[in-house]
Amino acid sequence: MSEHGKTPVTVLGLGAMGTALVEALLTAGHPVTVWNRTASRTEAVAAKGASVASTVSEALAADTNAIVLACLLDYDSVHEVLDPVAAELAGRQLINLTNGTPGQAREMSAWAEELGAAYLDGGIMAVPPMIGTPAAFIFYSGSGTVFGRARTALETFGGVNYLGADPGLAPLHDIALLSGMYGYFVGVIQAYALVGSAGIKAREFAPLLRGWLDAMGGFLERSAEQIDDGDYVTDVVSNIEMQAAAFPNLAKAAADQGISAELLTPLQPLMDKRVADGHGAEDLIGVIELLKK
Ligand code: FVH
Repeated sequence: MSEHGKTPVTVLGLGAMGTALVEALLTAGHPVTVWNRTASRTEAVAAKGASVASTVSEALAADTNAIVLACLLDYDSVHEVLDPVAAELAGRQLINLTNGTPGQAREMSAWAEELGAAYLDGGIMAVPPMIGTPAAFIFYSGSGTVFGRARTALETFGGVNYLGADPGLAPLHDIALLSGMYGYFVGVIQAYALVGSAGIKAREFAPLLRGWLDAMGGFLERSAEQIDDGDYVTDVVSNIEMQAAAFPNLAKAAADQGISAELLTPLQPLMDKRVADGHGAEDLIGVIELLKK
């Protein structure tokens, strides 16, 4: 941090998310240098006070005390950008907010460490317009030293949640939440498609869907207790044997309405196997046991 309590940051990548991050940093008065492969995308943040570098090397050299923050499409593009300047990363602090897997984060952390750079990974739980608002939060894991030094700057993006030294933990949490989100959207898409096939407007159905999903969300914590205890005995009246018998109706009704059920059908064989394995009286959540390879 500088004497004015501001942290210089060099941002590599000015896509939708990189631009939002830079705008948040600039609004809070942190000095920012930017580089982007397509130079024209730097113009908007340059007008707001960012210094623009025309090469990655120039961006790194602009302030050797600056934290280096990458927000690029994927880990391959991060390597494409950083590999040619690997020697210039010695002694630097690198934060990578690019979406990836825990394995990719650990590999990149080891790579950075070998170069003499400290590495912090991050998983952004926000879309660009949420950045800089209380609705955004970002998981971090990896170097606690980098997190500590960057914290004030990182807090301009939204809430921070540092998960520990293992760089894989941030993307693990990120991907777990995204898995929950995509599962949710699978159901939402299917529900709208089904009622839509009968001419019911999605807008009209939305309040019913919202109410139902909110009610079902109430089971989240109970499910967590069952998973942690490894005890799936049901304390409600919806055991998996009953559900496995009714579940084919979801696919059948969809087919009758001319709608594909391909988003849902992978669950059926797992439900059937739990029943066949003798867990018919237990909760659906016990299916989790079949996901462990
Ligand atoms: N946008 C979102 O809603 C999500 C929210 C959660 C986090 N994700 C992840 O954030 C990373 C960046 O996403 P983005 O929204 O900024 O993505 P784009 O607008 O598509 O910008 C991509 C930037 O990456 C640059 N780039 C791509 N390939 C290369 C390459 N081979 N070499 C150098 N740069 C590359 C691209 O440059 P350009 O096309 O402008 O020249 C953009 O700067 C991402 O991991 C999301 O999953 C966002």
